[in-house]
Amino acid sequence: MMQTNSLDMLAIGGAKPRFNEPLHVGRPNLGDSRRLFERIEGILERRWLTNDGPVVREFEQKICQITDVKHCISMCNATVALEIAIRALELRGEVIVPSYTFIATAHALQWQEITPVFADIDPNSYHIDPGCLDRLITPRTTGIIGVHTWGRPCNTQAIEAIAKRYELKVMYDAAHAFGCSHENRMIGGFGECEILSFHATKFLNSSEGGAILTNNDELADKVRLMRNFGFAGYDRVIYLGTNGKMTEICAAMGLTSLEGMDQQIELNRSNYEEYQKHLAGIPGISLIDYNTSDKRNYHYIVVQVNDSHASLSRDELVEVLHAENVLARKYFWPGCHRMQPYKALFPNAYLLLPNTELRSAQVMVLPTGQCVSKTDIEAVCAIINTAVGQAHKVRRILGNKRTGSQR
Ligand code: T4K
Repeated sequence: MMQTNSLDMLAIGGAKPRFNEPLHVGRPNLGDSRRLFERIEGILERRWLTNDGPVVREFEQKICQITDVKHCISMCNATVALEIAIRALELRGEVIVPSYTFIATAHALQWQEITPVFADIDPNSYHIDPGCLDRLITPRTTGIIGVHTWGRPCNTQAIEAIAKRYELKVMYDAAHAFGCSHENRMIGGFGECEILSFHATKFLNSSEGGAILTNNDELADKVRLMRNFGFAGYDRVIYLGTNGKMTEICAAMGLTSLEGMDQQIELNRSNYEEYQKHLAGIPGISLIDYNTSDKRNYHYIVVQVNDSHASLSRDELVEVLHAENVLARKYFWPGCHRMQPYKALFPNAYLLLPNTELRSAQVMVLPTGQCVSKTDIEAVCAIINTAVGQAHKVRRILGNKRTGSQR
């Protein structure tokens, strides 16, 4: 491993930051720009910019082929896709979701005055713990939203068995999971429907974008209508709807990204393996693993910091990394239940969410993708190695910084 073993070589010890420019988590991965410009020229020539244009249709078709799902209804983003799917499924009252997710999963419910009931996660999988579902179900419960966090599929079988018993609808937030499979079936076809995100920071990006995937014809028709204000033809509105449409330019970006999908997975996988190699053996630092018998997109480098073995907390390590211009992120901290409006609505929710509390304080996500080289990865790992190797001194420096005293 690259040597950064003296504390004086760390920025918190007074050295120049290791990176001159910020190394972000979530830098967009881009496809071939010439292909994108060609597509954009075609869009301009046709003067068809949005509302179910030919590029959107081609994008939807390709997503259907890859996921082996009957319908892909593209959307302007995954948050609106979640909102539309929730409404189309007629969820109301209370819906169970993990608190360990991006805030959009909960907001999509609360936005429609449906109460998100936060379920705890299994501390090993980071997914909704099916064992806690029974006690969260009340006469007002209408559904469960599982989240395939980090592209690793949640326990669909157990969730769906419980849902069946209580006659609840199940849908999945698959924002992280495009290109991933579960027991040899592509993510996209589980539950009543699944939601993808094509946000700039996602594995496959259309700059902004999302989609509802479903094998249910009736649901597909309904969400198509809802995406376009409920219009069923000129001057004929037959449903409540909103504007959830993906633009042609976003679809062009998505199609261009799709052409580079296999190479992107390969790059992500090799970056992941590079991190695995350099983080191995650092006390208290573990990288989440990806099951190699199923397809994974390896888009997230998720590190769990065990304070009692590393002698540094996740927050302290993030502070060390930020000083070096490595902008590690604390996804998903502090958990939806500790953000507004849920914090005010359910101030005691944390009592039922011990694993969410634990893991959200331990996890950090590191940079990967096209903008991160193998040398960068080695350097990031060397910083972590040095910090953990000199944990007590690091802790003292950070403590002094906080209180304003000298080393
Ligand atoms: N469900 C789940 C489980 C999700 O994770 C998400 C989104 C959703 C639903 C909703 O999907 P969308 O409605 O967004 O389609 C980000 C993303 O905004 C969000 O899409 C994502 N999850 C979440 C995990 O992360 P922020 O606030 O951290 O993003 P932002 O914009 O600060 O970007 C992160 C970093 O990426 C920046 O510091 C720099 C870099 N970046 C970002 C953008 C947008 C770039 O280099 N270029 C860019 O264009 O939430």
